[in-house]
Amino acid sequence: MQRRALITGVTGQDGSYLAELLVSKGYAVHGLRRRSSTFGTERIEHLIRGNEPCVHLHYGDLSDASGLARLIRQIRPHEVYNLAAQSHVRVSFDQPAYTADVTAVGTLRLLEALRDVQDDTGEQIRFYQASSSEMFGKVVETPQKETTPFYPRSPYGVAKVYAHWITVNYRESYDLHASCGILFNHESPRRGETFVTRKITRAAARIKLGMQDKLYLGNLDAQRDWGFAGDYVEAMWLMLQQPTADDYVVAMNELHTVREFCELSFGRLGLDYNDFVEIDPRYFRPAEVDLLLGDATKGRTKLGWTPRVSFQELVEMMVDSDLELARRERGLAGTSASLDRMAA
Ligand code: NAP
Ligand code: F7E
Repeated sequence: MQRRALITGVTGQDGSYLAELLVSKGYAVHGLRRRSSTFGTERIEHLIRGNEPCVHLHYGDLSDASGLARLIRQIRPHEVYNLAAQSHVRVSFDQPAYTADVTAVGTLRLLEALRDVQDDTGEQIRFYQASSSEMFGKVVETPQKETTPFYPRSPYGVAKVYAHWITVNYRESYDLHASCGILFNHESPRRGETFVTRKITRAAARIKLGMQDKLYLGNLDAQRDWGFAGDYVEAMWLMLQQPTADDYVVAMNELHTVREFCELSFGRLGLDYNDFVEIDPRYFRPAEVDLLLGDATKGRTKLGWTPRVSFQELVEMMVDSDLELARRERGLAGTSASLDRMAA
């Protein structure tokens, strides 16, 4: 029988890679999308268009409990991946209550819907929760692993701690097959443009083509353990294929600074980041997470998970993709400028 999966956050970076992975494995893939005044489906266009779309989209929102419950009853998924969240750490300081409602309580709403359907039908629904290294925050040990205590430093981190523990609680209370992946930062050419990696690669490419002069950043000394999103979604799937549910750290176990990311990105284009990067205090956070370094030994051993893309390859992939994007944008600008001239 064809397995059915529901992905919340399917329009996001991870959602798009996970949808591709599940389609390639023969799943019937359903995705939750928010209503918006624009399409917002750029990352999954190739999966939703045509006579026989690979991914079926449904309107819904993690703030809407009855809508989620109805959807779970309608789809009767075998696997649910909860990737939806207000996922931006800096923004969570500006929208703490909204972040708590969606990122924390939204997870509870989804778990409640699963629990009800599982109780009624007797069919097990496997659940994945997108936990985050941001929960380790002001780290109490390095590297961080599954047993490291949490010390979140942002409303986002606090919301993810709630979502993590409520998932563990439902696993222990209601016999749900619910697993949490504690994922360290993972990036790609599909990364949102306001996260630091993509902000850097996008700006470097535009500067190279003369479309932008400067790049304004915050804390260049922050250290992160960056991997490739395409590799990390494989770990999500592997977690739900295990006989018992559990929690896993997913990371590269490599530390790099934001400054180093700048150096490599601009260097790829033959530029020196010192000539273009300026510090803008607006990008500093009220409380910072200085260092995150993950130990993924458990996931590598128990799941057999192995990342394929190195840090250097990730930077190059993102810079090259953004250079292509900038060239297309410049071409389009050129076309509209010449059309304007013709019309004048
Ligand atoms: P992302 O690109 O920001 O995607 C977030 C997704 O959530 C989008 O599809 C967004 O929809 C959706 N969403 C936001 N609010 C929603 C709501 N109220 N109801 C329903 N959907 C909503 O994030 P990502 O990088 O793919 O990350 C996926 C998940 O992993 C998130 O939960 C994130 O917190 C977590 N995580 C990410 C990382 C990382 O480094 N990327 C690390 C650890 C954990 P729109 O497209 O409509 O905005
Ligand atoms: O910041 C510093 C910033 O916003 C990384 C999310 O996916 O990963 C992500 O959260 C570092 C921070 O990611 C700018 O202060 C400097 O120290 O790319 P980021 P994040 O906060 O680590 C975790 C694991 C998640 O779960 C989240 O969902 O870079 N930084 N200058 C900057 N950051 C941004 N965004 N913009 C700057 O101009």
